[in-house]
Amino acid sequence: RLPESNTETEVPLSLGSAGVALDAETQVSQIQQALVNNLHWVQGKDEQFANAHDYYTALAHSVRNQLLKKRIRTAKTYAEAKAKNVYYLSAEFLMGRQLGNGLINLGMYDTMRHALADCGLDLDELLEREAEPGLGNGGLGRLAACFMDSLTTLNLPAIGYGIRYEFGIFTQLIRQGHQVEAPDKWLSYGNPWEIARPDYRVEIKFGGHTEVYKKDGDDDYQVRWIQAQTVIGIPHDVPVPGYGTDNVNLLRLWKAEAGEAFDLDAFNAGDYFGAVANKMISENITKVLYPNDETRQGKELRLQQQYFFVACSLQDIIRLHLRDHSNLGNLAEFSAIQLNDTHPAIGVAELMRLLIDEYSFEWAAAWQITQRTFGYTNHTLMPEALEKWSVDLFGKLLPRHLEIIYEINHRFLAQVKLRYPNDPDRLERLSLIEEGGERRVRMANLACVGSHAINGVAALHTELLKQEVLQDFYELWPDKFSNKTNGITPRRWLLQCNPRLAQLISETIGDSWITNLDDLKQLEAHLDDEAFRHAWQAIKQENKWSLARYIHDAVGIEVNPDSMFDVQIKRIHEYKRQLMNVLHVITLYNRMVQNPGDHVVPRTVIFGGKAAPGYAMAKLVVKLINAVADVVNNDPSVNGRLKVVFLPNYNVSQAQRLFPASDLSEQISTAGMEASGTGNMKFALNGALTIGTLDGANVEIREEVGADNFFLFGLTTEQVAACKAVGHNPWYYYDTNPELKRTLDVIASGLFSPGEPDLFLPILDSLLVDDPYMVMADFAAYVQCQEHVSRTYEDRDRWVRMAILNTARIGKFSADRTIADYAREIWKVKAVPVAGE
Ligand code: 6GP
Repeated sequence: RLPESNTETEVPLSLGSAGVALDAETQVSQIQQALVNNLHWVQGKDEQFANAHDYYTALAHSVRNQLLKKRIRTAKTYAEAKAKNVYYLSAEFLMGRQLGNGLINLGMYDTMRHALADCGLDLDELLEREAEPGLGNGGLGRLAACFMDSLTTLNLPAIGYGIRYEFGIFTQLIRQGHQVEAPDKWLSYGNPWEIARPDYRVEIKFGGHTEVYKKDGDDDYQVRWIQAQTVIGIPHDVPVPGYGTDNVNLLRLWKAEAGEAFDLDAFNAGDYFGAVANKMISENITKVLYPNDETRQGKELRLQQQYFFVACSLQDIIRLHLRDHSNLGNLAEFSAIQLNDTHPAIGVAELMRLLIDEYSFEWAAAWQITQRTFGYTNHTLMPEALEKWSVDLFGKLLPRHLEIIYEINHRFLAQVKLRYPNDPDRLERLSLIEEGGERRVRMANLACVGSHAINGVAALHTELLKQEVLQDFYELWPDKFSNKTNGITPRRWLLQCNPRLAQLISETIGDSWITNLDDLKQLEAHLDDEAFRHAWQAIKQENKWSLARYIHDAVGIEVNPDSMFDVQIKRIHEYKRQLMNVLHVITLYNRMVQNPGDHVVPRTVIFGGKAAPGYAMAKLVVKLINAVADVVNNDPSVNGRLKVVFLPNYNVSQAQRLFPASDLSEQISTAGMEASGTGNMKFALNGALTIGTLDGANVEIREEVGADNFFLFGLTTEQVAACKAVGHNPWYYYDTNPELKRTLDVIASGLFSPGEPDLFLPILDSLLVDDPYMVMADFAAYVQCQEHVSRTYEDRDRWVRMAILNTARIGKFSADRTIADYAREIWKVKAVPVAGE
């Protein structure tokens, strides 16, 4: 039922963009024409042999063509404007699937669905064919993706620079309740969204030594770096659309290739393996994403990855600058480089090296350019996440950079000494080099010294940075510090993932909320409209039915869509306290067993999240959740009133199904530990109520939605600190709280580990010996608060009103607001809109 193909692979569509809108029929026939052309001329198949994946790829190319058309105009516009650019350096970009997002942002979604249906194809099915690019671990990587969406939507010239990992975050399998990791072969069917740009290749050096030399005809000495190894970086460009704009920005991801792929001498000597060995060593650099969330990785390959992508990106930034300007003296006026945590912090030393060694700048001038160019965002308060590299390793891999870091440090500490003459401890704390034991380079200190702006990602987090983690830097340079509370893109996290709710909202208040999320406030005027509340609730119910079907297909568990969907989805980490959630589940279970006749509000408790493969305690929590699920879900006395689900392989695509179907959002980290959280915002945007502590952005979410519409419990940051200061005694809670005692005793009894009575001992030990995350201290308050949640849920009309208010008042947490703040206060960049066709 497709038309005949023609040789025009590019179809003159003007869908979703300004200009003359085509009538619906013409649009549909043009979409179909583009699809069949791509099927034939990109995939080389016709309808007889094409499979669903071929159709997906053909469709992806249709969308890509639209994006590239816009990209070409964007590149021209930016170059002509000589505008200041944002360069967002991030080791992770967790973009999620591109096709649906591309269609939404191009305004083509509904037309496409219709055009496909018209020739017997189901858009939803094709969307499911896309492999998710899992090039990130969690919060930090997903934030970078939301930022790219907002940067483009706001027409800000930007490039996101990162790594094209051949294997992204591992696929999580659950076997006998345990997490098992499998490689993520996301590229095995090709990637229609990227364009390799071998013409923009760059050379990167590693190892070797440095030497002093005299340039010809010059009296001054220069330093040069004689490398041991050269690696080539090939950029792969992914177009990043914005909503309702003709601008298209770029995500530029670097792939490592061998400088000299083939050693002819070795080959001729008969050493066939040796002939390609160098190729393998080089390509290893971008082979795999380190699966650690907020834990430092002291591995050499990780430092290689960091340096590789940063060095590639800086050369690219310089190439772009010199294309439009005569020299690098004004780099900072046209480039704002943001360091997404310390992973790219080596950029400070690399830019200094480029300016001094390659472009012959004096130190002072180079340093001024560097400081004015960089900004640094911190994303965690976890001490184990602060990156430090052994000086030995550093010097071996990057000898010239170590020299430069020593020089930066020398000059910096001299300055500090002037200001604090008799304070050696302060000097020691501020130094870029950690002494005592193995000497190590402190990347956070390098980032602070080399940047003009330092920011945290939520108000509380920024305060804690100033008071604790970065206190000495704050005292030195208070003006460098600011807060930029995180945000999320409403395009993916409402318009795309919850089309029913998005439509209801747009029918009620218009669709300006899509790019101006504060407009959701207008929903408050409809709170007393019963029909509106019913429609709202009916949509939540439909979404819950969809999720119930998905859960059944994924793990074979039948859940009751009328029960409360109580959801905790995020990386598994002790500070996030999935353990406290599962202890609550066990407590509910104990009650049902003890008092079978009691009235209960039915719940489905859903967990999702990956544990770092080397994080034994987190993996044991995964096992405990699954073990509890086994017992609870199969106990006839529970009678379906409580179900526990662990959904394997939590990722962006799965998140898009979960947020719209959730009633309760679990944001229960120990106060003072979660920098911000962004899942908390996605839940509230989709009308879920939060049970949470005063941590990260929860504090600001509660301020916005109102204390009455937020279930607060637990110790505050100050109380946690005070408690620890006097000596936290977990046994006290065990001895005085009979329900908590019973819950731990049931675990100890082996009920959840038949045949392996000691399996969960490490968890009990951790809780009772030092309880570093205050689970024992917060448990009673948590359980009590959950009772309040249940009672509230019984009054369904009240709950719906609270849900509507959460959505209505969440506008502050649009990534558009966050990015506008960065643009105005840190980057000083202006919008450069591409003129409509
Ligand atoms: C995360 C923080 O844990 C989370 O609270 C925050 O919302 C997110 O960053 C975005 O700012 N941190 C990381 O994922 C991380 O790897 C080094 O930090």
